[in-house]
Amino acid sequence: MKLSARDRTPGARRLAACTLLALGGLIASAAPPALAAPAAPAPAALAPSALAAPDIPLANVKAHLSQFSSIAAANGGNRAHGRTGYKASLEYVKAKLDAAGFTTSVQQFTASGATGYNLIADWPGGDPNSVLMAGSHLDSVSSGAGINDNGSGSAAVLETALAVSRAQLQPTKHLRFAWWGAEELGLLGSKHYVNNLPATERAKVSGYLNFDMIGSPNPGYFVYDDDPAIEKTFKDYFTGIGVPTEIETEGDGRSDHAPFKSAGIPVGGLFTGASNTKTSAQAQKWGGTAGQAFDRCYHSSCDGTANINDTALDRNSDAAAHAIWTLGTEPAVPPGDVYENTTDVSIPDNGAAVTSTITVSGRTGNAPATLKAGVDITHTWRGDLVVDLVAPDGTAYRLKSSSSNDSADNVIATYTVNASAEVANGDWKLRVQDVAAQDTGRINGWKLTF
Ligand code: DTR
Ligand code: ZN
Ligand code: ZN
Ligand code: CA
Repeated sequence: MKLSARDRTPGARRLAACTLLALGGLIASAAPPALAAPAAPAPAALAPSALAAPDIPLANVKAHLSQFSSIAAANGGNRAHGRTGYKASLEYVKAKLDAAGFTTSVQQFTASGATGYNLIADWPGGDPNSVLMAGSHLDSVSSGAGINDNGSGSAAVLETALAVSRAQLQPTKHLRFAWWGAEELGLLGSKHYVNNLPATERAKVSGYLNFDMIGSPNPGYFVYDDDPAIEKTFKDYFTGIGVPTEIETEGDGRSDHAPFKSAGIPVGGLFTGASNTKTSAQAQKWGGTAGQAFDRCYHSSCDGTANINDTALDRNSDAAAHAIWTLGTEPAVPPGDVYENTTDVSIPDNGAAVTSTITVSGRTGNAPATLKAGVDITHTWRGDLVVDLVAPDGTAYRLKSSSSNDSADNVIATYTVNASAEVANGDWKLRVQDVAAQDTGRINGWKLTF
């Protein structure tokens, strides 16, 4: 029995519905889902196969700081964007990495009328579809050598990369290290990198770890709280050495993790403080001087090799290595993992499509040929609805088309999609559109099972 759109008074609808059921014309497009299936078990403790990081020798990190200091002294007193001291710093870091077996590349950009440079170093191996990045800005302000800001982060990331080489580490993920230019001008180097990374490449980045000011002379121990898994990795390290931490609260967007976060990439990092003042409670917890800035030489000419707290630099360098080893060698997320979004999204009647997003990260490789999309939509007369699964690169997979005589209510179904052409990591979207007047509803939630 076909009903025209205008016949769809509730009474007529009920009749039509009964008639269709009597004809055994049940139109559900997929077997009912096990939506009540328990969510994936909480992640176990660190998998035994995650390797333990080596100690990062403080002396090696400080030797890099001495080099940065000498470079500044030989180049007008700074290592700022557009100045010879910056390029000399980059050449120093690049030479170390080339000698250690990294594949390095220098990305150029223009900022404030001068050429800027990012240094990217890839450690050969690991899953190219799951890239763990760690970075720091290499530039200083023009008023000084920038040893804490940010020689400290640059030296720690360099020495951790060299430790990867010394260990001939074979991570599950592909490791990529970066030293950014022109951070002090507004995160311009990291913004240039992210903005010029193709979406397919961006989707492969499982996380970005940022290290900007990690040796402040009156240090605090701050952990970024952007991504829970990365935050936990860092906090576990500090708990293991009995050092309390606080959440970094000097404001989002203050360093090179910001462009990655804006692109939907999980981020984290460490920070020992800048011009903010250490409180008495913090001095109780960490030592140091209450009522004094974490770094009194922030953006000043006195940000030299004496402007470093060795304990803080050592702890944060080791924490960086712990995070890179842990996140870089953790086993690929086992199959059967469920990713879920249970936020209600109302569906406008006969209107624009709406979407609900699930961000998948930490997986290696592509999605499976039997990717399962469990859908839970409340909506009278479900024939109004068109439902698509949209992969991170924008490819749409039709799960359900509209139908003028599908008068049953609600779409509660699990669809199996061959998504083997799609990279697993990234933002997957359920897209729903109501294409006929009357009847409305909402997405209650949906899930992806790999
Ligand atoms: N923008 C950084 C210093 C800085 C200030 N607040 C934070 C928070 C987190 C990381 C870094 C910072 C600079 O001057 O390079
Ligand atoms: Zn700075
Ligand atoms: Zn900085
Ligand atoms: Ca409708």
